[in-house]
Amino acid sequence: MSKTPRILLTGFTPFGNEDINPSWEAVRALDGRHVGDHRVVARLLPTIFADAQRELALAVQDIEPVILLGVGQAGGRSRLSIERVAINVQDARLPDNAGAQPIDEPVLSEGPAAYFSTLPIKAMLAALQAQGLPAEISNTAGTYVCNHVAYLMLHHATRRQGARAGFIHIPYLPVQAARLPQAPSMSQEDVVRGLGIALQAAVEHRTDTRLGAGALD
Ligand code: PCA
Repeated sequence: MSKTPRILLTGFTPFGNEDINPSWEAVRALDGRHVGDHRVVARLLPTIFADAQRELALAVQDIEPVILLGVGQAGGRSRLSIERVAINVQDARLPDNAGAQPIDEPVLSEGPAAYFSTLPIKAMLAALQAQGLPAEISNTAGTYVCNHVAYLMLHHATRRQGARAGFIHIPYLPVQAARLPQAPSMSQEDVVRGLGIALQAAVEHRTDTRLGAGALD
């Protein structure tokens, strides 16, 4: 009997001035959830370049996922933000949680300049919109720890037969935005529902839907 295919779903520890990270709050709520015939395994990654890389590699070895989806906080974004691309750069605007602040260093010195998401980003977008959730395609995951992990997830996926990977940035939770002027937020309930919908679309669509969602800036 073949074993249940697994989805590795990661969230991050808090960083900067925050004492929670909405990505982990949402991701942990989905641990053990079944999506089609797949099972979600949630893991917490530190917001530390080096440690996240090491812990991700261990998680991939341990879980042998067929889908890898990283989730991270993007304070200031107002929608579930499905990343199209991860680039081979670390350029940290603030030190990570271990004090490291790489500037213009590659994630992997021998790696390609970028990896495109191998999850069906447009099908995920369409599914989220159909369920009434604000979502968008993003053409940059930044140059901090989230981009780093997104790049490494895609790198792992290229080395595992049939594996696919991608990344979603999420807004602040209301409790975080309440302390900040003008910051958009999304409820935990909507984020959890949205991630479930996005994963369902990823399981159902091996090839992406053709849907315009480009940007002029
Ligand atoms: N967001 C950061 C790193 C951890 C997180 O949740 C980022 O966007 O890089």
